[in-house]
Amino acid sequence: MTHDLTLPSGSHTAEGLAERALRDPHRPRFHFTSPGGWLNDPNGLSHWNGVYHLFYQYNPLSAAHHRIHWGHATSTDLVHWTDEPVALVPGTDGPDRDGCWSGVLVDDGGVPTLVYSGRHGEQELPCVARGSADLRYWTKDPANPVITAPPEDIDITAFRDHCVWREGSGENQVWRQLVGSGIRGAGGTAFLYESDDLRSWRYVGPLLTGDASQNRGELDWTGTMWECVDLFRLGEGDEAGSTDALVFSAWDEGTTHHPLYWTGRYQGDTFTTTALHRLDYGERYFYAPQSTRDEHGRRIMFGWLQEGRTDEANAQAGWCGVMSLPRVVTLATDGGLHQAPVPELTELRRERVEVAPGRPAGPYTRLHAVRGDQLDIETTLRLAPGATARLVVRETPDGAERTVVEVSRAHDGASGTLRLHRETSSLDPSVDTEPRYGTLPLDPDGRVDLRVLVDHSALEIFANGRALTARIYPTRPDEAVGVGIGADGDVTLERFDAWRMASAFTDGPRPLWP
Ligand code: DQQ
Repeated sequence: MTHDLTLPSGSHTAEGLAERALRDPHRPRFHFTSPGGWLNDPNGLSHWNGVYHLFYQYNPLSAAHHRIHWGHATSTDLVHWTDEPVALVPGTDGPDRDGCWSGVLVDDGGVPTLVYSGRHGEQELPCVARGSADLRYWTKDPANPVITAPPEDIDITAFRDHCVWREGSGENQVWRQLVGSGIRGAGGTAFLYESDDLRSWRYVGPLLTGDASQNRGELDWTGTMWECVDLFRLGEGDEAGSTDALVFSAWDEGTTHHPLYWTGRYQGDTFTTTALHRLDYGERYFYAPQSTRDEHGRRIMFGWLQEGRTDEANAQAGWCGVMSLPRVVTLATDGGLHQAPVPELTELRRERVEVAPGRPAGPYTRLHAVRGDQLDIETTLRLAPGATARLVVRETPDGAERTVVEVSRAHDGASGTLRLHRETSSLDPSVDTEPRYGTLPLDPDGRVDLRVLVDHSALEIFANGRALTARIYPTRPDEAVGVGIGADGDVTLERFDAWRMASAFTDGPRPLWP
């Protein structure tokens, strides 16, 4: 299949966005996408009276990041989503005239309340909106912006995005808020504020500041600004048995780099770090994540899968931006975060294909029984020192286009690598085909639990709890449905199951303004 690059005049207008989006073979079918137009960060994530609410950065007018609204969708199972009325629209004037940027939802004594960044000109400032009981209709606070300027006397790189929580007990309860920022000449930071009513905020100070002079250009560079800071505790108790995580997305001069997190301890007005980690090896393909603790006590996280094709291709497609599958985040045994898709997603599994356990036959075997562009593949492998296993997806019959997921174990046996080769994922020279990789934690037995979810252009990989998310755009999408496995060295296939995944959305266009 090739894209029709000639479009009738007017096709870049809002007209027909949802219809065009539907025809795009690269559009995922079981990941959440906007009805059409542009989608970026997850916002206001919450589980409210049994209903999951996913708000998101949305431009219903074009597939471009401009005058951002808050889209809204609900779900009772984290699998099927219902579009709800657009929650926030930029004002005709006022602090959010140029966009309602990222933020969160909190429960203010039973009143659903959004805290978001209003954009006016080049400046973003904190704003508040209160919701109806069903979270469908939102009224902006006349006092917006509720913080009228960034902290005085600090030369900042930017100031936006919010993490808000209630802290303390009885009379001493207080709202606390982090606003993502950066201190010029120092590094990214999260400014801490305090409030009694979500309206009037007292500046406390920087909770933690990174050092932008360290590791510039590396995959764990902390950037000059921290976008979408998210602070949460995993595990129970104050000290032993629990860890705090401070998640942020490293940004610099308009470039979205990658999501990172510090583990450590939040106490008083500071965050004492233990270690810095990469959150997703796909870098900007899992950006601006936000999480919430659901009513079952699980930490659920979503991130934004950016596009890897050109702005022009996005405009022609009529849509862009994918929401990740919801992930359950838990504490890994090595002190980092373990990520896995929510178990609810198995509801979409259809025909199962099982491959007999054993040793993968040589460098490559095409699995003719497994085919598709909507797949969930779950496998357990055992790697001897020096061995590499490969899982190939979205392969054309001639092998000209193929995407390779690779797990390998170092010769000394101690460490491993998870790698995604996208170099041959598409013959289209205009799409991003850079490889991605990161460390794979391995026990001495060399066991790798690998899960690969393929949803047209969206790919989510989980290997021993580490995530790697990316996008791929084969030029012959209808033919790029092949799957295969291969190995170099001593690899045992202990289990291999694959399922076709049903679509989570119906076939018709979804209204841009539900
Ligand atoms: N996206 C939002 C910002 C945030 C960035 C604007 C992260 O609030 O910093 O759409 O992708």
